[in-house]
Amino acid sequence: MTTCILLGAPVQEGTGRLGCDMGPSAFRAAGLAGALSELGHTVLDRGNLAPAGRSEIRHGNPAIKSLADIVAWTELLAAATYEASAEGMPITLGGDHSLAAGTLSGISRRAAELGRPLFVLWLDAHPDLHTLDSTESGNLHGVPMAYATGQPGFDGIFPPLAAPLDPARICMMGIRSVDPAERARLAASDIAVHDMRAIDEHGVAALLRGFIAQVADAGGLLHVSLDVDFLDPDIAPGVGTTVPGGATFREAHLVMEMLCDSGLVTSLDLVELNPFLDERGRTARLMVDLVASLMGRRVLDRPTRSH
Ligand code: B3U
Ligand code: MN
Ligand code: MN
Repeated sequence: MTTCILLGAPVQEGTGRLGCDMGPSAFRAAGLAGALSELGHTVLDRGNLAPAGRSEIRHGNPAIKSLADIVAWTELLAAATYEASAEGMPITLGGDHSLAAGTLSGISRRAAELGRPLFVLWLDAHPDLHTLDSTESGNLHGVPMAYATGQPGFDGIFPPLAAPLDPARICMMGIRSVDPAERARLAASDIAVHDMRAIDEHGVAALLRGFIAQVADAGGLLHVSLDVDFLDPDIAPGVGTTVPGGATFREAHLVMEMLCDSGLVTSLDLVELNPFLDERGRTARLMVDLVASLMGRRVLDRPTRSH
């Protein structure tokens, strides 16, 4: 059984819309802690984090919004997830996806200290691979992957990474909204990108199986970053950027069930839930159910058979 450490990160300055700051509360109201403890896990809810003083940080790209806030959150979450990962499995409750700059920084530091390779499964409609120079919206939830993989332009602004992620250890699934600068960066990188077309053609199981085998063979740690907009907006309306054609209810649960069987997941981000845009808690409840699938809820108490 796992010790799950809940870290509330009510950051919304990385998005263009307000409401994500209510995400941690909505996860709690939807019964996240109860679902985990019912499965036999220990739950330590550390409450919500709050970054201290923030002096302005200037950058040459005038589009950028709330840079000092996001840098402060990155520092805070890097420390919090690093510490929590010594005790158990950090589950960071967002908050927008800019928080992954902090969680990936903290977890990669832990992995480097343990001498274990860190793998990342990025479940999202977007690759979030903008640099500070390339972002046009200026919303910093679009940059965490570029920061964590050591793309240029973050030095001296964001905290230095103990260990940048190896792109060959990143798998993205559900991708269906990519800006030109991100497209060029993906084309030049070793990141495995499974867009929705790949999911339609091959199914999530075949695609995920390969990645899980790669993590297992390398004896790696596996961080999962789950953006609500990975899911189709018809089943998950509580998110700021709805992109049609996302993962279905069963595709999402199957991903979680296969990850559970793998026993490899060591940390998790739950991001971009916007309770203000949700319908009576529906998206929050679905996210909690997905976490339950990841952490052991199953239909039958015996292995799934293929024949
Ligand atoms: N790539 C766009 C849109 C976006 C990224 N992440 C979300 N939306 N949720 C941008 O603004 O960088
Ligand atoms: Mn995202
Ligand atoms: Mn997204």
